[in-house]
Amino acid sequence: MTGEKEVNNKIQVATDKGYINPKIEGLKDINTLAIGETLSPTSVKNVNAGYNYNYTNIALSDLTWKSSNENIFTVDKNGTIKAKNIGNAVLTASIGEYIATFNVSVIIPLKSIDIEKNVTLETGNTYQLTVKYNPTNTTENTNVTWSSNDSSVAIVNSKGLVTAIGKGTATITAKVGEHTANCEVTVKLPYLKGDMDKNGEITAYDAYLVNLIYEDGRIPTDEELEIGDIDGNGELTAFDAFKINVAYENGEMLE
Ligand SMILES: [Ca+2]
Ligand SMILES: [Ca+2]
Repeated sequence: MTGEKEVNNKIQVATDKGYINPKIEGLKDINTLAIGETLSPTSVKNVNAGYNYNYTNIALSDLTWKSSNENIFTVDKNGTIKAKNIGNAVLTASIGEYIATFNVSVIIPLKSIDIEKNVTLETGNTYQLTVKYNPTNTTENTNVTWSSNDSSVAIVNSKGLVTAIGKGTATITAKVGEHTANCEVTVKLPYLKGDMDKNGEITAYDAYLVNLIYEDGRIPTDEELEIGDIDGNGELTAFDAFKINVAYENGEMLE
């Protein structure tokens, strides 16, 4: 940060009973504003214990307010600052030889972030998530921290690359500053020819399901046909069930 000075928000004022240290309220050591935003100090209060008289009643307009760079921010006679351009500058409030200083940082704040809402993957597959920043030209830190709420389903690396681990649903969270965005990742088992009930293995039950469709004369759905039509003749028949059963008995994976 440029233009930084030692911060001291107390002003010292000499009175006939010694020095008092009124404090300017409503401003921080570092005041962060968006372009166009204004900020006003609220009051000047004496913070010395045991002092309580007229000199403590200093108005904001009794102070002399200055901006170290009016391209960054301006200040009026009551200490109200207005952010003009991105950058850092110093606000001073003085009375006599005593000066209080405050740092002012003008930024483009990050309002929100967004990532893909839903992603469906098969186990072993990866997907690169992308953060969108609102606004895109924010001057705030855009570093992302990624996390998964269920690493048995999906994991995510420090660059937002998701890897599907096991069947289920996991929430992947991107965090930038105070902003977060979530993606629901649904992980399915990989497509397996002949696995009619999609439980990840070929069993006699898959053959039974093919036979059931065949014997009912029901038109199989496109998905059923794709999975169960082992001989590729465009229909589910007892022969497909037979081949599934053979695969099951031999411990084969049908591709
Ligand atoms: Ca099965
Ligand atoms: Ca067939």
